[in-house]
Amino acid sequence: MFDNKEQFKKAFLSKLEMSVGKSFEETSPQDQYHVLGNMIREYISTNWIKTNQVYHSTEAKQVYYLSIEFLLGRIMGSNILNLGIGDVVEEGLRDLGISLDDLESNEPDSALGNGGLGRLAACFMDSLASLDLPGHGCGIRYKHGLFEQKIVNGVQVEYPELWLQNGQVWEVRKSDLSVEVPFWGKVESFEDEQGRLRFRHRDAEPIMAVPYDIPVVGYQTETVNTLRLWNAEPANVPFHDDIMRYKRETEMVSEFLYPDDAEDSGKILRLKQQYFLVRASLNSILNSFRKKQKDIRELPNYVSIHINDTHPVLAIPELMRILLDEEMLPWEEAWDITVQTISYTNHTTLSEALEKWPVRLFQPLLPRIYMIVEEINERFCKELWERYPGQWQRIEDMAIIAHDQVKMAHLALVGTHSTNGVAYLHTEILKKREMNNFYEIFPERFNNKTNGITHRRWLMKSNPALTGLITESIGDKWKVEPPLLKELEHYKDDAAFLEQLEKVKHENKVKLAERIFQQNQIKVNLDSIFDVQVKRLHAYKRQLLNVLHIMYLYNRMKEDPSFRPHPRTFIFGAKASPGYYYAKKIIKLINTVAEKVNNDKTTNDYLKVVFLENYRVSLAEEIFPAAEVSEQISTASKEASGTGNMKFMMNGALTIGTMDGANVEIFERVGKDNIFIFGMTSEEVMNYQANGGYHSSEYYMLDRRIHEAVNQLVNGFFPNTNGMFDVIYDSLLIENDQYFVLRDFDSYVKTQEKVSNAYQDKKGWNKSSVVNIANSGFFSSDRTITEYANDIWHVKPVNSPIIKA
Ligand code: 26V
Repeated sequence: MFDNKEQFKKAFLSKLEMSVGKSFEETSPQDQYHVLGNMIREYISTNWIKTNQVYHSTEAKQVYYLSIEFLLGRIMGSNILNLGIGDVVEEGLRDLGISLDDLESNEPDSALGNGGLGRLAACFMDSLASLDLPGHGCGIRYKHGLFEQKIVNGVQVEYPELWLQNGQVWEVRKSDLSVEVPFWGKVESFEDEQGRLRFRHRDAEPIMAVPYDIPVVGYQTETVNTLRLWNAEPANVPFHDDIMRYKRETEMVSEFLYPDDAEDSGKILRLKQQYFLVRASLNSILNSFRKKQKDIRELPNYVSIHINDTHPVLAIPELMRILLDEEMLPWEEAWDITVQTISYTNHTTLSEALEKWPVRLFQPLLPRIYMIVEEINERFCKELWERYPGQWQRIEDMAIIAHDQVKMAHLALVGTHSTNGVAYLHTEILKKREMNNFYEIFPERFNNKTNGITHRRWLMKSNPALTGLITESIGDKWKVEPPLLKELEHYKDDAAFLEQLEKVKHENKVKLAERIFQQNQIKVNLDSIFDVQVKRLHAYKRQLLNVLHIMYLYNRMKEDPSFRPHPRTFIFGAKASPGYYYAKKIIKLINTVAEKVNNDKTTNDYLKVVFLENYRVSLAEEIFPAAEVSEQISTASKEASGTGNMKFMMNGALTIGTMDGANVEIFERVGKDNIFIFGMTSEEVMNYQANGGYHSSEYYMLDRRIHEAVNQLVNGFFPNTNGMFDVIYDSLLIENDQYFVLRDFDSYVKTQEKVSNAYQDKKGWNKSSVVNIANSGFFSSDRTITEYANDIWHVKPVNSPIIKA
C-alpha cells in the first residue's frame, strides 16, 4: 500500500472511511493521523513477526536494554523515514490537500523520560534496529509521561501529560504474556524432598505486569525490534483485603515517571517500579531463553542484560533469585552467571543522584530480594576484608549495605562484568575519583562508551534542507555510514557551498522565528545570532551564567550607547523538576529578564530573550536546525556527557562550552578554531573542591559587572520581584557559589565576545559550521552501539540489511 502514490491514496481513503465512519471531508486531522498510523503499523507487522521468528529460532545472542526511561518523542515520522515511504505518503497526502507535517503534529510526544538518560535509550533503540542487532528495550508504560510545562507569569506550572488520552497507535497489548510480580509478605525456608534448603515467598501481594509492545523499525532494513513497556494492573487472584486500596496502589505503579520520593510512600513506590520492571523483564527474558532448551549455565552466551543507570539494578538479585530458587544452582555458579550476563552504565557522578534505599523500606517490600542482597554484601565485604585487612573505613565506604541503606551503585559495580561511563572525561573521573576504590579491585570492568545520537532523527528527519545539501555534495552513503560526513570538509572553502549552507540555516531560523512568534508573541531579528541553551534546568548546567551574561550585556548597553554588539536572540528551553525550588527560580529569572530586555526600545534591536515553554523532543527538532550558538556551559566535571551538544554540532551550530563531558571530544574533533572553550578545567574544579580556596565574594567585590548584575537580583531592579530571587543571590554569595558561576564569569564574557567577533566574518563562521557538521559522524549512536555490541554485549547483527532502492 506504500508502493506508489495512487495505491496509497486509495488505501488511505478506504481505511479512513471504514474506521471512522465519516466521509473524507468530515474527518478531522486526528482521525487522519490515526488511520495513517494504523496503516504504517500494519505495514510494519510482517517484518515485525519475521524478526521475532528469527530471534526465536536463532542461536544468536540477544541483548536486553533495561531502562526506567525511554524518551521516544513522536514515533510516526521516524518510522516513515526508516521505512523509506516518505515521498509516497507526502505526495499522496498532498493530493488530498493534507500536509504530512500537520498530520504528524497530532501525535503526542511519547515522553516516558526526563532528559539525557531517557533520550539516549531512545537513540539506542533506533541504532540497534538500524544495525540489525537483536536488541530489546524493556521499560514501564507510564500513564503520564513527563509533565507538561506551562509558563504563567514567568513561573513554571506543571500539568499532567496525557499521551494515552486519544489512544496509542504504535503499541500492541499482549495480555497473554502477563507476569505476576509479588511484593510484601514473608520468606519461609523449607527442606525439599532431596534434603536441600529452599525458600518460598508467602503471603505476597501480587500485581500483574502486562506488556505493551512497540515496534522499533530499523533504517532501510527488514529488522523490526521491540520495545516492551510493562503496565501495572490488578492481578487476577482472590483478594480479601481492602480491594479499592489494592487497585489504587497497583495502578500507581505505572502511573507516573519518578514519583516524588521526599516521603517514604514515594520511596516505596519508586522501589516498586524498579522491581516491577526487573521482575517482569527477567521473567520474559528467561522464558525466551528456556524455549531454546539450553543449559542455564549457558545463559551468558545467549543473553546480555544491560542496566541503564542503577534504576534496574535489582536485575542482579532477581537473576540470582531465579538461578538459586528456580534453577537450584549453587551460589558461586549463580553469581558467576549473573555477573557475566549483566552490564551497567553510569550516567552521573552527582552524589545527590546516586540512589540509596533505606533498609527499613526495602526489606519488607522485597523480602527474598533483600536476603540475596544481604548475602551479596556479606560475601563482598568478606573479600574486602581479606584484601584490606583492618581497613574498616574503606570497607564501610565500599559496602553495598551500610548505615541502614542499600547503595545501588555499589551493587551495580559488584554484580556486573562491565561498568561504563558515557564520555572519556566522565569515565576517567569514575576511575580516578568517584569510583576509584572499585576500580582498584575491578580495573578490567571499567570502560568508556562515549554517547551518541541518532543522526536519522536529529539530522535526516529534523533538518531535511541540510540533509539535502549534504547529499547533493557528497552523495548519500553517509546516511548509513555517518563518519563519511567527513568528506564535507572538502567544501569548507567552497564559496557556493557555504552560501547554500547559510541559506539553509536562514530558512530554519525563519521557521523557528515563526514558532517563537506563535508561542511567545516575540518578533526576533532574523539576522541576530540564535544562541540556544536547551536542557533540563539544573544548577550545575549553569543557565544562571547565561542569564548573568545577558544582564551584563543589557547593563552595558544602557550605560554606554556606543556599545552595540551583534544582535543576539538568546533562546532557552528547560523543565525544572517539580520539587526543585532553586531551578524554578531560575526559570522565573529568565522570564523576568526577558520581560525587561524585550520591552526596552533602546536595546531590543540588539537583545532578545525567549523562553520556549514545554521543551520536549518534538520542539527540540524545531530548535536544533536553527541554532547557531550551542551553550554547553556546565561546571567542568559535572556533566557526564551531554547529548544536546552533539545535536547542535550535527546541525552546524558552534559550541561555546567548558571542557566538560563530551564537549572535550567535540573540541578534539573540530579543533580549537571551530569551538569556543572557556572556564575552569575539571582538574581545577576538583582541586578547589578538595582543598578549598574559592571565595565567591571576592569576585563579587572585585568585578563591577558581577556586582551590578548580582545586586539587581535583589534590589528592586526587576519590578514586583521582591524577595523572589533571594535564593539565587544566597547561592552565589552566602553558599559560596558551589558551581563556580562567578569564577567562570569573566572567561565566559570574553569568550562570548569572541563569538560575536567571529560572527562578523560570516564566511569564516560558515566554514567552522561545516567543520562541525563534517566531524559529527563520530557522535552517531550507531558508533556508540557498535562499541557496546562489540566490547560489552558481544552481540552480532542477525538480519541482513535489505537496501531499498
Ligand atoms: C538525576 C538527579 C536526580 C535527583 C536530583 C538531581 C539529579 C541530577 C542529575 C540526575 C541525572 C540522572 C542521570 C542522567 O540523566 N544523566 C545524564 O545522562 C545523559 C546520558 O548519558 C548524559 O548525557 C548527561 O550528561 C547526564 O546528566
